[in-house]
Amino acid sequence: MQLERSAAKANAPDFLKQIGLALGALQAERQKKSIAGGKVNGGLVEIQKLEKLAVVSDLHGDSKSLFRILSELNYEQFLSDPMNKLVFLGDYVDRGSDSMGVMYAVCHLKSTYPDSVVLMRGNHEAPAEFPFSSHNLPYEIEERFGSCSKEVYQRLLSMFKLLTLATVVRQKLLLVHGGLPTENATMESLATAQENHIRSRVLEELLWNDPRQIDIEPGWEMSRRGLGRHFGSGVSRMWLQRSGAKVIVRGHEPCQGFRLDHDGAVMTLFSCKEAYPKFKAAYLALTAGQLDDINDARDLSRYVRFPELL
Ligand SMILES: [Mn+2]
Repeated sequence: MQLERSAAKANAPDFLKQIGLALGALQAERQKKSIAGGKVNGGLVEIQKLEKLAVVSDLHGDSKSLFRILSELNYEQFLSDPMNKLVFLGDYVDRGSDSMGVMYAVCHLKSTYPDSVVLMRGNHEAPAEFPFSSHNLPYEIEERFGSCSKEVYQRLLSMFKLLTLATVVRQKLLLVHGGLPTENATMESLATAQENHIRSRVLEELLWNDPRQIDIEPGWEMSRRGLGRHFGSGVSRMWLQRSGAKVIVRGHEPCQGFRLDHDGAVMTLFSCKEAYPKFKAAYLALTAGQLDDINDARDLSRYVRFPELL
């Protein structure tokens, strides 16, 4: 695949250019407040009209899984129709061996097909104020680019601020990286979570939360991750009602491709293998017609695909 070769041989100026183009596309859709078939409100994207949908979850520097999935999707044809949507759930970097290859590819996809690609933010793309571990991205950049590495990293950090925080697809799916905020918050607070991240917990919870069985009030408990919380099914139900969606789709936890929680309200999806050899990679691919028949995560699980990794 040409994209795979370009990602492998890109030098620091190529990278800076590619990140800049993606940043420009992200800025443009926020200013325009629209994407083909939908609306863009800060960090919140709402897609009403579409033809086909594909969702790719955590990649964690596993470019092999990414390129395999792109090839199975026949991505150039898929993305050339602005009504087809490819949504990434974030966590592009760290843990695996080729964070830069993954970043180069997703930036290229966003700048080449801005109306077809939604790049969401994971906790590994969090603001510098959040101390999270296993962040090997800066070292990988330094190894690859030496003296230019600081500039590349800073440019990436400024692009991360513009990544999408929550996506609603056709009153069916609510997509986030980690989970939903446990305290009373509005849809609008999801849109402005980056700007308010110092005084509000919303960004932290979107990026770090995990669904768990919690039956007692207030429906959440502390997370062992040190950031974010565990949220119970009451929180899921509240956000499904608030967004009008039927299923929450999120990544953030390795699993056997996918996992269901909260009685079919939540699907966890995971798309990489390299750093998690005991788990499976998967992605979602379905048409708008199939999406319209979905009422819970069990229905949605029919459209989980497992890439054939070599
Ligand atoms: Mn994560």
